[in-house]
Amino acid sequence: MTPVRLIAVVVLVPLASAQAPTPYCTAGTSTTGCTPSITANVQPNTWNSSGCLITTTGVPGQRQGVLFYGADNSGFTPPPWGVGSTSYRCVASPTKRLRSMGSGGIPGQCNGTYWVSWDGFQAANPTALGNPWMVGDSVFVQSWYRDSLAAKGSNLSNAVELSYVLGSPPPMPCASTLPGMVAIPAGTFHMGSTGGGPYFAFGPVHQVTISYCFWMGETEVTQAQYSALMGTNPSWFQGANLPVEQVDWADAQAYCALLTVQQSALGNIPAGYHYRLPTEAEWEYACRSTTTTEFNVGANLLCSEAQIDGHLQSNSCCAPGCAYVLTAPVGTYAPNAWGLYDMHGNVFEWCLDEYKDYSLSAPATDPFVNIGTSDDRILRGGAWGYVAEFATSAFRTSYPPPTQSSLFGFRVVLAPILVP
Ligand SMILES: [Ca+2]
Repeated sequence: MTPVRLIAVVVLVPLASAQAPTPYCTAGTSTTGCTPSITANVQPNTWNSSGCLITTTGVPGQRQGVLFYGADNSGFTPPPWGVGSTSYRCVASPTKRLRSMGSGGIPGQCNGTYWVSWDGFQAANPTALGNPWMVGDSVFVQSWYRDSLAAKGSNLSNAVELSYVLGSPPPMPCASTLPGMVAIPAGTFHMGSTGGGPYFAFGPVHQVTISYCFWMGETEVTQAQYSALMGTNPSWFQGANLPVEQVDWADAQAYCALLTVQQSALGNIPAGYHYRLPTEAEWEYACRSTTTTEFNVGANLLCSEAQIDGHLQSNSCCAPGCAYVLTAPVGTYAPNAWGLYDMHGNVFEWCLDEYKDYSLSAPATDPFVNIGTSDDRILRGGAWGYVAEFATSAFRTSYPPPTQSSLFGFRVVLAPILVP
C-alpha cells in the first residue's frame, strides 16, 4: 500500500505548487453589509463589529485551494475540525494562526456559512493583534470545507481566504470630554407629538432609534466662535456671546466643514465622525433628553425658561409692554437634562435634513432625509421672535437653504459621517 500513498503525494504536491492559488469556492456573499472578497483581496472600510456572515459556494470533492494548513489536521492542537465539518480560522498573517471555529455546512456541498465576529475574536484574543485593533489593521480569515465524501488527508475540499482591512471603529462610547460639547448617548425615543391644547401636532408619533453616541454643542454657535473660524459675522444683533444668525444653511455647513478641518489637525476627531449639522432626529432626541412632554421642561414653557416672545394661547408677551425680545447670550437659561442650552428659543437651528412627512413605515433607525434636491431644510426649536407654540420639542418648520434671518442660527454635532 505504500506506493499508493507515495503516488498520491507526488500528484498532489506539484499541483499545489504549480498552480496559482485558485480557490474553488469562487463566490462570497454577505447578508450583513460587508462584502467579502476571496483570495487576499482587500476590502477597505469594512467594519465588522457585528460580524460578517459569509456564504461560500463551490464544487465539492476537489482539493486545489489556497494556503492549506495541516491537510490532515497535523500541526493543530487540538485539531480544529472534525470530519464532515467546516471551519474557519482567523490568522494575523498567513502563518500566524490565531483561532478556529466550527461552522455549519452540509457534507458534500460547499455551502458553509461563516460568522466572523471581530469584536468577539478580539475579546477572546486580546493580544493577538494588539489591543485595541487599529484602523487599517489587516485581518485574514481562512476557511475550509472538510468534505466527508473525500478520503481523509485529501478532503479539505474547499479553501477560501478572505482578508479585510478594518475600517472605522465602532461608535465610541463618547467618553472623551470635549470643551463646549455634550456627549449624547445612543438610545430610542418617540419622535413627534400628538399636539393638543395650543400645541401643534406633528405625527404620526413614531419610535426612532439613534444607534450611535455623538456630541452636540452645548449652546448655539456664538458670534465669537463663528467669526473666529470664518472671519466674518453676519449677525443682525451684534454681541460676542450672542448666537450667530443671518447664516443660511450653506454657511452653517461651511462652518462645520472648516471646524472639522481645524479639529482634525489637532487630532480631536474620532474616526468616522465629523462636525456637521444635527439630523432632525438627533436634534429632537437631544432636545427631549428623555422627556415626552411638549417641552423638555414640562407641559409648558415659561418666559423664565427660554428666549421666546410670548404665548399665543394666553396672548401674553414675555417682554414688558410687549416690546420685542431680542437674542439672548447663549446659556442665559437653565439647560435641559443633558446639559444643552437654548434648545427651546433664542434662535431656530438649522438641521441637516430636507423636509419630509413622517411615516410609520420608514426605517426608524438613524433617520436622515437627504434626497439630493435643493428642497427646504429643517429648522427646529423656536426663536426669540416667536411664541412658545413654535418652540416645542416636536415643532418642525423648513425654509429654502439660502434663507438668512436674524431668527435662524445653528449648533453643531460631532457625529458619524452621513454625507461624505
Ligand atoms: Ca435655539
